[in-house]
Amino acid sequence: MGKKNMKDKIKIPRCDGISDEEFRESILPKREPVIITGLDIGLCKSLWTVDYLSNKIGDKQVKVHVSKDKQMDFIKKNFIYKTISFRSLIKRASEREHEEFFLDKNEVYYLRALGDDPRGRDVSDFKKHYSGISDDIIFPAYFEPSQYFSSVFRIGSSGCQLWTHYDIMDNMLIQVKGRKRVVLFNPQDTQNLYLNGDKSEIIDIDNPDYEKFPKFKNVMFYEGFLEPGDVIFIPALWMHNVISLDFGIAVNVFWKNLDNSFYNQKDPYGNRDLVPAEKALQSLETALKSLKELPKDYSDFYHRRILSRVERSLNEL
Ligand SMILES: O=C(O)CCC(=O)C(=O)O
Repeated sequence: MGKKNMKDKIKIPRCDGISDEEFRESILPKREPVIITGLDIGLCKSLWTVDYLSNKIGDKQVKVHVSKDKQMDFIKKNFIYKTISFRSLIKRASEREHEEFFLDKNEVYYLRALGDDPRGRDVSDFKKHYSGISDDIIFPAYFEPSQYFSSVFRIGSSGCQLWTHYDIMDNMLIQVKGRKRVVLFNPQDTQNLYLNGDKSEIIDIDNPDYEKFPKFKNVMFYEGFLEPGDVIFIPALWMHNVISLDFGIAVNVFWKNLDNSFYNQKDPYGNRDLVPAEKALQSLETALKSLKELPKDYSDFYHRRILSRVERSLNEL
């Protein structure tokens, strides 16, 4: 009992060809994930082969994650960043064993495309930064153009697993090539996910260390499998963990679902907490630092007082 294969799971629903109206009226207000099948995502599904992409955008330089470990860990940083040509990236990401490598002949690669600013301050915009192939893909038109924030080209080796994290915007992830397993966690499970910033400390979600992370036993997995051409709606704040079952190519689009004033205007990734939340978290850090000045038994008491105050506020929501 309590083993990974005994874990309760909810299957993320798969819905065929949802119209714009249906999405806005019946899916968006529920704030729950849905896999949408049968959408016209453009010619990318057939065009985007390794050869085609090499010919079109092969010379572009991209900054990629390279790791010996398929389970990438952003907190412990078990990967390095390397800048290579797009041609090398897709060649290496699509093969199991490499003649040329940085760390190991079986290393894995992951691209999360950035803007053109080398310091990473530019918002990622697929249609602008990959203009040579921008007409190949059609983004679902479920949101108003004014809600658009960014679109991110994502390429990963087979087996590559991306750490569990949340984003603060609604997300449509368009899976173009390869299959993926996605596991999502309801925002109401946040206390059981051992967050460190916007990421969970639990890397191996299927074989977690329950002694270290006992509350993870209470977490419900929302699980889905993406096939090429599928689009998954990941609502803001739903933590997600993604495993590429094959060499994969995807583009995801972030959309603002709240008034613009909530978002930090200097956030190129779309993962800075909302302005009032960031302020609250900073105040909490100051409060916790202040408690460090107390003897341990007093500090313990005031930590608990703060917890009960937070619990009361949560119950009042
Ligand atoms: O599919 C992937 O590679 C990761 C997707 C993801 O984390 C996202 O869209 O926020």
